[in-house]
Amino acid sequence: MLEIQTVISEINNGVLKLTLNRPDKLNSFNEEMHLSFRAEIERAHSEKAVRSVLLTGSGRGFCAGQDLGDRDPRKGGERSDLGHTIETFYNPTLRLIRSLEKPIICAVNGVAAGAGANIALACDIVLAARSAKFIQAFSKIGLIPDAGGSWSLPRILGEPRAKALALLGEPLTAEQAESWGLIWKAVDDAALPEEATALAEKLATGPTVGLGLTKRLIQAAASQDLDTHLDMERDCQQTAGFTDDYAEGVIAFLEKRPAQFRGE
Ligand code: LHQ
Repeated sequence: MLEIQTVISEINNGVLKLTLNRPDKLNSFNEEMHLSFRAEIERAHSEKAVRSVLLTGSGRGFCAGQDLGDRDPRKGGERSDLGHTIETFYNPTLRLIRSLEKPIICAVNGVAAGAGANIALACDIVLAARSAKFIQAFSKIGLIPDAGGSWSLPRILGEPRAKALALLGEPLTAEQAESWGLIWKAVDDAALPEEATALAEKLATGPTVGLGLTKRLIQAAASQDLDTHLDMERDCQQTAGFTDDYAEGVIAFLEKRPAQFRGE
C-alpha cells in the first residue's frame, strides 16, 4: 500500500514549502504528522539551501489541532497524560519554529483550530484566506490554549480579547484577525497561494542572517528591559555587519542596482 505523506515538502527558489496533509481530518496532528513536521522544521534549521519556509494545509482546512480520534476516552484504559503529549510533541516543535533564524510564513488556507491556530500564530508572517477562521477550540473540550497560545494571545491582543477568544472558543474571521493585528493580512481565497509564495520567495532572496537576527530581536523585546535590549541590538548589528550580504547591500546601493543577497 502506498504510504500517505502527512507533510508534503518541496524546495523551490530557496523556499521550503510544507503542506500539512491529512485533509480528511482537517490536517489534525497524529503522531506521524507531528514527527514529520518536526523533522522538516529541523531540516529548515540545518539546510543552507532553505532560506525561508512556507507552511500551509491541503484541502479545505489549515489544521484542526490534535487528532481527537486518537484520544477517545470511550476506548478505556488510563486517562492519557496530556503533559507528556505536550512535552513530547508540541513544545519541541514550537521551540523549533520560534528559534528558526529564517523567516517562516504561514498561509492559513482554511480553518485553524486549537493547536493548529497557535502553530500558525507562532509563525513570523501570517496570511489567511478570507474564508479562514481561527478558533481557540480548547475550552470546548475542557483544555487550556496550548502550542504557545496562552503566551502569544495576550501579548498580541491584550488580556480582554485573548481571554474572550480562549474562554468562548468562538471562531474569529480572517478579516477580524487582521483588524486586531493577530495576523498580517487576509487575502482573497484564490489569491492566497500565489501571494504567500511570492512573499516567501522574496524573503528567500533576502539577507538571511540579518533577517534571522531581526526575528530574534523582535521576539526578545517583550521579555527584557531597554538596556538589555540595546546591548542585544549592538551585538546583533555587529554580527550582521560582518556578513557578505551587508557588504553587498551597501555596494548595491552605491552602484544604484538591486542587491544580490546570498544569505551569507
Ligand atoms: C477531526 C478534527 C480533529 C480528528 C476535524 N481530530 N478529526 C494537545 C494535547 C493533547 C490532546 C488534545 O489536544 C491538544 C491540542 C489541541 O489541539 S486541542 C483542540 C483539538 N481540536 C479541536 O477541538 C477542533 C475539533 N474540530 C472542530 O471543532 C471542527 O472540526 C472545526 C470547527 C475545526 C471545523 O468544523 P467543520 O468545518 O464543520 O468540519 P467538520 O467538523 O465536519 O470536520 C471535517 C472532518 O474532519 C470530520 O470528519 P468526518 O469523517 O466526519 O468527515 C471531523 O471529524 C474531522 N476533524 N477536526 N481535531
